Amino acid sequence: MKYSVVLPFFAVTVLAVPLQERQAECKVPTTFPTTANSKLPNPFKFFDGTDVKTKADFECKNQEVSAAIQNQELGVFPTTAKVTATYSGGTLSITASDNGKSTSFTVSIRGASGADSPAIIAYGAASIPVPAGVATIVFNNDQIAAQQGQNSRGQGKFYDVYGSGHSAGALTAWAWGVDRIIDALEATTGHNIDTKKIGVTGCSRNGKGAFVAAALVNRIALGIPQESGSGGAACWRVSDSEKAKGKNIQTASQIVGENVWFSKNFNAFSTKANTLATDHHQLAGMVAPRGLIVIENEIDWLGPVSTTACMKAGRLIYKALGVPDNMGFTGAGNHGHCSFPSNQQSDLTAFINKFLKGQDANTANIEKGPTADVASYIDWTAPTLT
Ligand code: MCU
Repeated sequence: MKYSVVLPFFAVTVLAVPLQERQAECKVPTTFPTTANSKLPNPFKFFDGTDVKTKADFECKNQEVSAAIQNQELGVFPTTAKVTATYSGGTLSITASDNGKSTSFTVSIRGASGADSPAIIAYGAASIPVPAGVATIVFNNDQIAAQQGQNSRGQGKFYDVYGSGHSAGALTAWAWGVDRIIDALEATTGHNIDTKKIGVTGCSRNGKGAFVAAALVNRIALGIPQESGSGGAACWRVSDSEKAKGKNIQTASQIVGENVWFSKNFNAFSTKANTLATDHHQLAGMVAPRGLIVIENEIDWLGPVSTTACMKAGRLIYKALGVPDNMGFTGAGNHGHCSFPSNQQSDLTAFINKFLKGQDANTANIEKGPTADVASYIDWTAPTLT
């Protein structure tokens, strides 16, 4: 008699376990595989070899992907900062503290459309047309972490809090800044921004930053990385294979010497990117199921075949989750770097309308880029996650 009462109650409780508690149950490893694999790693297998079968499994998979990519590429993304903020006349003033240290910075907010306005956080300045009705929040990311070549490692407001020897590269430090902007928006009133309708954009090096912010900051509703190329929408492994075919393409071995976008940890992988536990199709997977429109360009250095194959693989993750239309990529044709061509406008507009304005827009099957045979870079198939 006793069990006939207790068991049904238990069954209901298990089904209703909320997302945060389910994620708390994930076993996130602290060491990561470095087995050589020239194919893009299987996003549907845990590192211990077990299959990712359900959407809840995938949430756990994303936690281990995040841990691996922080460990091997990006450096640690701190999540314990506290923020105080004030808002006045288009300026949001932010003080972030952690470990007994603090730093302050401001961002400007323009173009809010009345209460509950969507907004796009723009690294440096927006290189995409931000439509009417969507505010622009200009984020001076260089203040948070410098990107002035090798000698600038560890400089900027992020490192004033966490120390110049912190493992985070600039991309991670900037994502931390984005996270603090959202904290500050939530702590203040008068700016008219709805923090559930926030996009993030940047172009080129700042496009890598926007992609990483969309991946690490799960309060971002729409990622809009523009011409991020290598280190963003490109997969390290595909870029290496393109380089071997003679293309003038940026690879891991070049990028670690050019600037401080990545953690020092990444140096160990620069000439053996095929031993990374993850690749950047999974950076897209970290954004899933949230909105992601990847804007590219057919400039050799950005690796158009690599970004196309990589983002096709990324869309397989969205498809497995049952939300293929929540991600698209556009970038056919060569044009001036970071200029925005009219042939990308309708794709961008559809994503902004759907994910920031809450409208019913058609974002289905947006896959525009050069010919790239994704099948030759993967040895797995995407399941339908239940
Ligand atoms: C595409 O982003 C970078 C690229 O990774 C660098 O190699 C190059 O020097 O600069 C590009 C950029 O940020 O252009 C503005």
